[in-house]
Amino acid sequence: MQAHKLRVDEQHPIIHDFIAFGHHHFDGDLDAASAGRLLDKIRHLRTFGEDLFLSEAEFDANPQYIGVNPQPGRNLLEQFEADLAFVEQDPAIVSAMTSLLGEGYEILLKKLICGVPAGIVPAWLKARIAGNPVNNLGAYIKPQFRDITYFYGIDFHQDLIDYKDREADFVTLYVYLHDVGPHDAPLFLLEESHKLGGTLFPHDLTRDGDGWEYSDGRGGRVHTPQRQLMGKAGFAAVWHACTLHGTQPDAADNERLSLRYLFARKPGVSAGIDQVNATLQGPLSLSATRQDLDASGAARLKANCVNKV
Ligand SMILES: O=C(O)CCC(=O)C(=O)O
Repeated sequence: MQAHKLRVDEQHPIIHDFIAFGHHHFDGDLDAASAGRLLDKIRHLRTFGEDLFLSEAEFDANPQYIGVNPQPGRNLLEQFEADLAFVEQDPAIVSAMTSLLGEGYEILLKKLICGVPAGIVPAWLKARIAGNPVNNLGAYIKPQFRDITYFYGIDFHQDLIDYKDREADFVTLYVYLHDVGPHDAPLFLLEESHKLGGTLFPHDLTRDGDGWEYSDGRGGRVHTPQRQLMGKAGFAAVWHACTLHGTQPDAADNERLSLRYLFARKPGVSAGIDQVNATLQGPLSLSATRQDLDASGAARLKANCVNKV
């Protein structure tokens, strides 16, 4: 029997949205009650206060910038496998991921992200990190709490940034565990920015009307409308590994808690992502993804676009 090839109009809308915009939102969100139950369990385990942080003297005694994110054996979500079914087995997620990444797609990574509220970041730390492009606070968090990734804002970046030499064969799914409004460090996403393929961080962006003029340093240029991802508990959005996104520091009193998944195509499988990637004007992988860090992993430059919005 001849294999049936899907016509464009028969395809899952995620393929169209990825080609046109570089991201896709799930109408109707995921189950808010399940998101709320997971959130309660997390809040029962962890208070998000100043005691998360090392003192300045403790930090200076042995600054460690590498290996401070969740990893196998130190990942808060490992104890919540059953509670994550509302994401991983949600029919809309499964069908979208299967279209995009093919049968047998894999979870490359899953972790909890905390947008740390300004009120709990120690003054000494705020002074040190002001103006840095990437404020992943893991280096300053006590080792026993590094089972979550803590952000105090991050400039526009591609998720390819963490995967030198890997093809953009994976996508990011973000799920808000509670309502996220303008003061809860919502994600900012630059629509159509994926079209230029992989580019070096920090990125060349100039504010332009409702978005940014984005240049790839190779002569390519695109206007990227800026979207703020706000929504209710269970809000879910997925984006391409070359789509620029970032956050401002959390100005609210409360932390923002979100799930971050990376889903990847199984090696050798061809799927919708190949169709998407065939439309990109730039490389699908990079041998160097960033130039903002020194050899120890510390920030070596001050620059930030998303905070200027
Ligand atoms: O949640 C945040 O504040 C930023 C997270 C982000 O952009 C990422 O994990 O790639």
